[in-house]
Amino acid sequence: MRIEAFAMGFLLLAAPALAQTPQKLPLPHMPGQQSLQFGNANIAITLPAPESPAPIIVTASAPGTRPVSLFLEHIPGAHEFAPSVSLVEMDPGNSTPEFFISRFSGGAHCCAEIHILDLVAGQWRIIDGGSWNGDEIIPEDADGDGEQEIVHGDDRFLYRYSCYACAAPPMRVFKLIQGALADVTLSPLYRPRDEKDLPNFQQGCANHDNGACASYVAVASRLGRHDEAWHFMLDHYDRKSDWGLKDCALRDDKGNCLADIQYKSYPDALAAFLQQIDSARPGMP
Ligand SMILES: [Ca+2]
Ligand SMILES: [Ca+2]
Repeated sequence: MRIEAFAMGFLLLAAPALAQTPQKLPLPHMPGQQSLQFGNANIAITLPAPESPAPIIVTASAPGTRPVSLFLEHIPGAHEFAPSVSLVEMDPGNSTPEFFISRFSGGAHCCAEIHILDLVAGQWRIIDGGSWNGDEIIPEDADGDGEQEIVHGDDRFLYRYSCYACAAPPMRVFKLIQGALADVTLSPLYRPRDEKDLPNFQQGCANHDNGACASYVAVASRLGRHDEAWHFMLDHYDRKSDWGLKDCALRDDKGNCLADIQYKSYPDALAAFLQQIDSARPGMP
């Protein structure tokens, strides 16, 4: 009996931890609606008929608040991807869970489009989380505080100095703070992850992959080891590659470049790029 009581206690203690991982919610059959209740928060997901021009609707509500609805485009007859809707806990500033919607736009390498339904100061808000490389984003608890963060490769590094599949980009961490996604990558909480990634980037750089050298210098710099990494990069970068030596300082509305930049060397280009991304913090993806 004593053993059973102990086991029961353990299960009760373990139960809250389950809420700390995102829970993917089932979608209704098309066409249809499904409503799910989690604590004091409710989510209703409506999928239109395939041939209908009506949008996909995701509505969050809670007692005493005005519901909010996210409308996602649905093109009749087109091949499109269903959204993935997850119950998450990203915002400690309320007593409700949040709803995380990730939808693949299609295309070779792009993009997971993110929205978060979050109750901020008693009002439901739709947070436009932007577009991320890959087909789906699922938040995770990166620092063990019970709230989930978005941990993702820094898309600004992709294709910058080497091919897409070559170098892995450094990670970036975003926290949901008062209805906005804030870049918290530089927090000491995430140093262990950077320290774990660093040898891989250094190895790639030793193999003359300029993309890996960029990741190596960026991560080493935020670990306080910039000079050492910069010298290593100077000894190992691929001098023959001209990938990433052209940039643009200013573009018009249509994306045409109004001011070309031509760097003399990879180290010049890398120094400018690292300065650029540093001054962009905190930022959105
Ligand atoms: Ca919450
Ligand atoms: Ca966390």
